[in-house]
Amino acid sequence: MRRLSARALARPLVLAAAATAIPLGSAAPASADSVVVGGFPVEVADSPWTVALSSRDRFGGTRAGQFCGGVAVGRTTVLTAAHCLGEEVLGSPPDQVEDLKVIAGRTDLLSDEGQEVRVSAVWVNPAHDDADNSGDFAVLTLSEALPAGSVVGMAAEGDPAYTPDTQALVYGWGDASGAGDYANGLRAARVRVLPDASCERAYPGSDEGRYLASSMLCAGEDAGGRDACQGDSGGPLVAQGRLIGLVSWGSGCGRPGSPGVYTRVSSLLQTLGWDAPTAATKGQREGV
Ligand code: 4AZ
Repeated sequence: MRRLSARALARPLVLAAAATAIPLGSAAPASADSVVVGGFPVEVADSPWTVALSSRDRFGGTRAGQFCGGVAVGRTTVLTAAHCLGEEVLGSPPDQVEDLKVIAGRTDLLSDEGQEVRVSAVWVNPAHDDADNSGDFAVLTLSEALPAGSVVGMAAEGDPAYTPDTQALVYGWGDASGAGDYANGLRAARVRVLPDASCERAYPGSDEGRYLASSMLCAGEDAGGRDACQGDSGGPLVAQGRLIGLVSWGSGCGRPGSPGVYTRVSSLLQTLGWDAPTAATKGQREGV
């Protein structure tokens, strides 16, 4: 539910959990929201490009201030969702959030492993459309480089990783049940890239958003049960070892017929002019 999603995270997590108990007024049965989103625990060492976005000032220190996911695509460059950095979530423009950080190398948010790196610049896609959810991506520049090897490659247009039925993994510290059970440990769920026609059928356009094949992809399982959820936004969807999506939106979590919707990475590469990088811009992005 987009309206309860990142917006809910702008409130203390305990309130976000209470909010999910409110009947959602959707066509799906209310019980579907309690379907477990079907993830399993993973070690961040196995997907070191998966990072957490944090602001303890805004979200409290219990889970290291985690409020969204992100993905390292360069040693000083992290992609996340534009809606994670909206004023409704952060309470102020992102460049005024003094303690905005990326946490890398930490499986368990209750531990102090890995590193916390300050965000030195934030670029939010100015074309992000809150009504249909298109263009939901942002680029964070880090003040220090992440370790070599903690970067994932991005799948360009035409990459076979986008082919419907491809198995993919989505990673995050978000809600593990659809009922406000925010995970302390990193989890992943196995989902299938769905054909655009199925995504369009699922989301022909409502006040939650509209599926646009040019800039989105959707993934899930016919039976539901495996999905991203609140708090996973901005995090990676990876297939065949390459980044294909960023967690963006969907109706509820793990509901049959309501797959998760992701920002299509091939489309953001085109918008950013990263699809045919020159040696110079490629070097900048990789922090080399
Ligand atoms: C969110 O608001 C959110 N089930 C992320 C993913 C999905 C729904 C909501 C997809 O962060």
